[in-house]
Amino acid sequence: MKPRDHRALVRQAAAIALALGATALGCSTRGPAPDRDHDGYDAVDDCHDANSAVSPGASEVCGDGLDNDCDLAVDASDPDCTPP
Ligand SMILES: [Ca+2]
Ligand SMILES: [Ca+2]
Ligand SMILES: [Ca+2]
Repeated sequence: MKPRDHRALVRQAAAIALALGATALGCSTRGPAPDRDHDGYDAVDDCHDANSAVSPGASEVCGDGLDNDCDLAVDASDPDCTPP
């Protein structure tokens, strides 16, 4: 084996060890999830990451056909839209 091949193998082994270590620690090597609609909630927390009117921090808008506040209840099904 040439010294040059050896260095490539060492680099490869180091990369694998780094990936395994990150996995063992529960870390992702891909970084944080994206927030594509820029509403402050990333794709993990946001139930609709392509619509900034929908997020766990939004208020339910009654009658737009969307689950605006991400509580799995849409419009009239959402207690926020039920008259007291
Ligand atoms: Ca959203
Ligand atoms: Ca709605
Ligand atoms: Ca809702």
